[in-house]
Amino acid sequence: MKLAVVGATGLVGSEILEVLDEHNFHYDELLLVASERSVGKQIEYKGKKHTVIGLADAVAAKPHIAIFSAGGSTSLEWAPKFAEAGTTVVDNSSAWRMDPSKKLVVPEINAKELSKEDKIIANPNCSTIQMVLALEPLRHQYGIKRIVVSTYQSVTGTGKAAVDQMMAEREGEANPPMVYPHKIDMNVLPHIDVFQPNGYTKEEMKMINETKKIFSDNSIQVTATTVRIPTMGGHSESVNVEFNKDFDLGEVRKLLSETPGVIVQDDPANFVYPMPINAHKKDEVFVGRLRRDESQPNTLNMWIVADNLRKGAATNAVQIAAYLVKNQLV
Ligand code: 2RA
Repeated sequence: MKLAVVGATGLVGSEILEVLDEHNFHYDELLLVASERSVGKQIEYKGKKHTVIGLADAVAAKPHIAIFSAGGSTSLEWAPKFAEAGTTVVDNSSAWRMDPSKKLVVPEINAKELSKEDKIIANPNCSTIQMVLALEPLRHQYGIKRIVVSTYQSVTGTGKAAVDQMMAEREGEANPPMVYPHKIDMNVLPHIDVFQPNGYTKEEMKMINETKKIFSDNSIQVTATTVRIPTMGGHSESVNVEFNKDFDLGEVRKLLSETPGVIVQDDPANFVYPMPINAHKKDEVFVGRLRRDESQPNTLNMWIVADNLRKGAATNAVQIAAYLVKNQLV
């Protein structure tokens, strides 16, 4: 089993390496791959020094699986070359997500759809993954009519440079490097990714379109407002979901607490609810503030938090890779 991690030097890349280790992912050979800038760099991993190699060398090495976290344009150019060489690509970028010929996979929901023929598999957007995972058991039980989601997203979702901007502002540096169009520390930006002609941002449209694709249901109505906040550790989401039929709050709690990968933290009397500070470095999705929307029937309010670099990116990708190996699809 030859495994490549493409984009190994980035924030998500290093999280992938951590998750592979924590999950005891078996491989015989590990290739750490990055852009020309990082080729030749030494990375110490699990007590061994690895030399970073370039994309062309990685394709020539014909790994069984390549987990990509190198951005959309690298993925558009290189994922097909890996696929052509027989490698199965698990891609973290948005490049292939809405391509009708590619599967968009959250393993707990739809890994069963994967086959040996899937050579490029898309990992959904971080804010979508945590929401759909928490909604999945409720969708089965009650059917979903409409979702209204507002997000509170960590700067780690933008990458290392954004973390640097926030920390530099916090430390009072005179000219902090600007990744966002505005100050992020002590601020909130109702703006993630680029604005679209319809007034939504690309991040909002990802949540809308990816949810329908993962659930294979275009009839579900979704609307989203995505917001960047000066935090690290995870993305938080306020989700208002209208079901096709009425629900019992006790049953909702039970269903969620029985869902693999989901942890219910819902004890407001003792100030217990999900927070990014607690989700940091955890693979699970945390759900709380479960309550009826009293303004209309069949509608639930919930608060969903997960480490966007974990279940929102690295963990989900590693779980897809593990599923492929376990089911002999590579
Ligand atoms: C963000 N969703 O948080 C992005 C990362 N993929 O900006």
